Amino acid sequence: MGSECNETSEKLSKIPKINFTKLFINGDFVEAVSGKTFDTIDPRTGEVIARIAEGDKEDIDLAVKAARHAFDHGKWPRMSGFERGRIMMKFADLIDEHVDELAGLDAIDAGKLFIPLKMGEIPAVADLFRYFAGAADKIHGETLKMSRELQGYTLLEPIGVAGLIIPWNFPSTMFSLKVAPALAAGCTMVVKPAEQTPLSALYYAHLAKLAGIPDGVLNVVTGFGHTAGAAISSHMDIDKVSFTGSTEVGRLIMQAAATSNLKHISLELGGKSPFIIFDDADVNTAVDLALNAVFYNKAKNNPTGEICVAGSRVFVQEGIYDEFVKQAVKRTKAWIVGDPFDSHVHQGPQVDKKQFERILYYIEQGKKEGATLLTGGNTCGEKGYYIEPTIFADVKDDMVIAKEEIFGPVMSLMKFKTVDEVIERANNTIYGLACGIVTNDLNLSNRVSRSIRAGVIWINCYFAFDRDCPYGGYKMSGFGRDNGLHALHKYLQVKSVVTPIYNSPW
Ligand code: TXE
Repeated sequence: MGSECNETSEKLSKIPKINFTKLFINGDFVEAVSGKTFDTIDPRTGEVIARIAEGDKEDIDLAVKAARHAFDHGKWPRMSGFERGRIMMKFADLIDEHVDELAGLDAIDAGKLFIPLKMGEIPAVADLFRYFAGAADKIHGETLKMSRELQGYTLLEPIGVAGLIIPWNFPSTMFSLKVAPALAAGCTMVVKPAEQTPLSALYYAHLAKLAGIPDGVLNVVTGFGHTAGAAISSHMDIDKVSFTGSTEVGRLIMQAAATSNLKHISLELGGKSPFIIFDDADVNTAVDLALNAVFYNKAKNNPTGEICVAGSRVFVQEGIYDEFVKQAVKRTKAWIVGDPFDSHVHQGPQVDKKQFERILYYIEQGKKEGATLLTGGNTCGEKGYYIEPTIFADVKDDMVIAKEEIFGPVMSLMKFKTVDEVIERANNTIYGLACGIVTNDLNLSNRVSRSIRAGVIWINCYFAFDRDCPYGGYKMSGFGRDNGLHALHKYLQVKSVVTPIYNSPW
């Protein structure tokens, strides 16, 4: 049994009504072919929120058929980019109008904090659709003066039917990161949300229809990974899969693509990102940034350490190490863990029992391997999946908690002496998603930025996401980028068109 969860008095009454529980195929909400359903669970209590249609291979086939038809014969890829953008703008406006419902659905389904969802994440989703709406009519190729006798140009064409497999940690953001650029490019798609968090994706599908996105363009099939997800990655009529999730499943998707139709893939996978604090940093600021980097960030709504870019390996230079530890522990002890609908709460529950148990396993591993537990380490409350924010010190590079992604509120603290030492240790990982650097020395931050093998470097900040700034992995954190125009290009392919020129003067 764990310690008490913090209770505060101010509960928000924003628990939404669940209107959509069926698959969304070809513009209609339909039962699964098998008639089966699965339960989606409220992580605050472990109780069932709703029964959701359980899509499987047959349902994926139907969704792909609809998407294929919409791509091969429908309006969406053929209309002007400007017109696609106009419809996407309307979709974005509808998202803003339904912010309470969408925030409520993600809060109850994923255990994310309601207020940051309403004030931050969902409005950012609407803006991401606007960003890519603005890009839809600016998709240009190049002109090529090839030789005296030949000239050409390139066309950027939509890649076709996209399979978009998303995880549960940011159900709305992940949906938008994949769907918005795919729509702007003129693709049609089948989205499979995570089985833990199917509710908001179905709501977005409803809004997409209201916005005027034609039937068959956006299909949502809820269900499990090894059935519905696997049917997407091995489908012969899907042209591209974009996936965010575990490295293990990323590998399966790559294999399935290789043994089916060699579809294009992009993968955004696990991480074990270093967060490096140098002696010259202001300790107060460094503690703030480090705690946010792994546990929580109210503004950006990352309440539980469930984020791929979490700065979970915190390297602190020896001169400020002791002071850093003192302040970090003091502030972590003041954390409020509790109901995500409560506006005073800093950290909600983990998404489900599996993640909850996985994190507890890692905490036990840390203790067994001899790391020093400075604070946390327990569950809290009698029900639900709440875990105290936890800090381990004296973590060695070869300990399991320093190597494997925990995906929970667990910080591993490591002391270092020199710049070269920390660069080598920070790079000593199979992953390469992100890195945080805290220093006032400009040259030092530039030097370390160039030395770390990761897709994004945050200097004196963390989680500084922006729709214009690409992010994605190096090494086993995957390949391909979300956000920015790089993301649009994942859903486009290049066609070269060449013509001869007779009697050209030069
Ligand atoms: O991930 P999965 P899980 C990491 C994190 C976490 C661990 C396990 O470390 O603790 O992964 O989480 C679908 N074919 N990340 O088990 O299984 C699945 O249905 C096709 C990091 O939830 O990878 C869901 O929609 N699809 C991460 C999605 O993949 C399959 C976010 C993610 O689930 C499939 C989440 C299959 N065979 C977890 N098996 C990040 N990079 O942000 C599952 N899926």
